[in-house]
Parts: sequence; structure tokens; C-alpha cells
Amino acid sequence: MIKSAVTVSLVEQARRGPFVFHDDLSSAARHAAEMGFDAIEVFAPSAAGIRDLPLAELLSTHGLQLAAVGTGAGMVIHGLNLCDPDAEKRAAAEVFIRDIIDAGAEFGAPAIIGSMQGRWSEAVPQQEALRLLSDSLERLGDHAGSRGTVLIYEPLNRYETNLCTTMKQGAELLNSLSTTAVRLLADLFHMNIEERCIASGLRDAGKHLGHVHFVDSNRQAAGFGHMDYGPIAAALQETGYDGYASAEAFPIPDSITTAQQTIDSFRSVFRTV
Ligand code: LER
Ligand code: MN
Repeated sequence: MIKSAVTVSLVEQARRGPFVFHDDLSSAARHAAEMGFDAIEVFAPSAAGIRDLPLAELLSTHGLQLAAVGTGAGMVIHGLNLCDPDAEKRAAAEVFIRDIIDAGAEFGAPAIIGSMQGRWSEAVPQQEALRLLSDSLERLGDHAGSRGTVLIYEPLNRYETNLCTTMKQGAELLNSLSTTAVRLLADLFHMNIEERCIASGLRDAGKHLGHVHFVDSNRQAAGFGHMDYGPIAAALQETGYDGYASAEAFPIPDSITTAQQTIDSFRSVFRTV
């Protein structure tokens, strides 16, 4: 059965980012639990930032799981990514992600690589960048596997990466790896921009699917845009997906309204099929 989650950002530099709750983990966890979410997804400044949180206590008090941890702070705070022309910066990006894999694994949660994948450029042409990304996914995937978890790779829309923008490209990339511990993240906002058909894109991801960012066409809460969720729920059910549908949406008009709208939509989309 698909489970519900809601995002919480603790990164000052991502204050305007698409996260439902910002800054206050304790209040976010309380609201998430009161509304009936199964889990929270945490976007923290670093691995140390995750370990400094009273996460174990909050999860236990509120009966929540940790759905996933983001790694994008490496990009937004330190400007790191896996396709940087500078080998030292690429290595630092990998260390940053590996540490977050370890911190998440302590709670059974996978880490997500989204913006940290970077992009190809004149300095690092397409084939070279894809090779760098594959090599990092091999190493980091194996590392996640050794910690009893998986690594989640997120294709992004064309304005945020030029590496993999569709689920088909993501699935091909994962098929080319020898590690079996990398999964795809289907973010419905990115898919709405890039896929010919969102349901077909989810079928392209198929067995590789490991996480879903549940959001509407305009990055607002599910139900506040023009996404057609019927075919999406049917495709997810067809692929046997039983991971999280995690709300990664702007807090418009505010966090609580966005979270409540999301859980209402989650119930009508996933609890009636
Ligand atoms: C990360 O999950 C993502 O989807 C990015 O577009 C957010 O900035
Ligand atoms: Mn996303």
C-alpha cells in the first residue's frame, strides 16, 4: 500500500524552495502526525545537521517514519555537484552525499540525489557527464546497499538538469549500472513538464520506482493544479509501487493548508483505487 509523507526543509538557503514545512521540525512532525501522514521527508543542511536533530524522539513520539533525506543542501549551500569540472569538487560532492546516506540509514531512510547530479556543459560534455554520474551512482548505490538501504535518483525537468529528464532515461541509466541499490524518484511536477504521458512515464520507471514526489502541475499541493491523478494512481498500482507519495510542494497559502490539502488528495487518490 502506498504511504503518505510530507517534506520539511531545515535549510535556510532553501527558504523559498518547494517544501511544505520549513524550519521547525518539531511543529512539522506534530502537524504531520495530527493530519495522519505516515512519514516525513527531511531536507537538512548536512549529515551532521540530521544527527543533531531530535529525530528519533520526534518520530517515536508521533508514530512517524522517516521517508527519505534530501542531499540538495550540498548544492544550495556549498555549490557541489557530481558533474563539476573540478575533480576535487566532485569528490567533495560524493562525500557529502555518502555522509547523508549514512545519517538517513540510521533511520532506515534512503537519500535522494536530485540537484546534486548537476548537468553537462562545455567543460564536461554530455557523454562524460553521464559517465561521471553513472560512476557516482555505482559507488554511492553500493554504499547505500552496504548500509541496508537504497539510493534514490531523481530525473529533473530541463530547467534543473540536462542529464536525465524522463523516467525512460532514468530507467536506462539504472539498467546500465551493476549496483542494484539505486531506485528512481518520480516527481510528478517534473514529469508534467517532460513526459508525453505521466502514467506511461510511471510505467517506464516500473520496477525501478522507489519514491514519488506527490504534487500538482504548478508545484502546489495535490488538488491545487490541473494534474489528473486517476491514471497516475492506476499506473502506480499496476507497477506494484508501495513506497511513499511525499508532498514536495510550495506552502501556498501556508504550510498547514498545503499539508491538509495534500493528505485529503492522498486519501481520495490512493485510498479509493
Ligand atoms: C528535488 O526533489 C526537486 O524536485 C527539485 O526540483 C526541488 O528544487
Ligand atoms: Mn522532487
